[in-house]
Amino acid sequence: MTQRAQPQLVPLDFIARTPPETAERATAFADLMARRRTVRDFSDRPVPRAVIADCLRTAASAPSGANQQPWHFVAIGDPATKARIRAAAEAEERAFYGGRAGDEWLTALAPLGTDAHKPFLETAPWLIVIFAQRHGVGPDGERIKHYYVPESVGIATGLLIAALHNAGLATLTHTPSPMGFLSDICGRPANEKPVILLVAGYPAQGAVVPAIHRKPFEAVASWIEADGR
Ligand code: IYR
Repeated sequence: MTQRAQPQLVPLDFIARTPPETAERATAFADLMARRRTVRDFSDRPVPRAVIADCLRTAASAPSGANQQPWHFVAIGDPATKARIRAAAEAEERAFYGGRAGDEWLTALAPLGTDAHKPFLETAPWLIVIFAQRHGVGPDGERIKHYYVPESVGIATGLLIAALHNAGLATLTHTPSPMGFLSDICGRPANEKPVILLVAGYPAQGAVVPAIHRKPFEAVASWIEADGR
């Protein structure tokens, strides 16, 4: 029989809030997050590394499949590395916008006004590359299966974006495709796949964003309640 670890249990550290406090916090957070917008026009105003580190602590607190925490974050503030990333990303984007994307995709992107030009990859103070660990590596180099990797990394990325926005920073979820070049530039091992390049910093003075709309709340949420409402 396989020897399995017994669960070790500790008391839950839970912050008990009153119902009014709960309601107020839920509203306040929804209102804060509703004002998050993806930004493509960044200022070069610096952001302390400690701020990024705290936001990464939030990301790393995410729940994950079998608590394997199958993520790694590389925060890049070095201008020379950012320049390399920009050059490699723009090369992929030129191929993408030059035809690889196909007509349907380019039509879907048209309202965003994006193109292959990615100056923000050098202007913004921080680029955060989010890596997904397709599998883990044990002490003797053995392969450890990871579970729910895309879901876990997606949750961690969501928390990271929320943390950065809550801190007062703007973000862009950028996904140059393919983005294997990020593994080389960041010096990450083959079991890790780069999934998102998150740009973080302050918006440029007078930054504008596309006039887009969120789906109406009724379209994104349904309710099944005992009183038949
Ligand atoms: N990676 C490209 C294209 C792009 C794709 C999607 I889906 C977007 O929501 C936005 C852009 C780029 O960054 O321009």
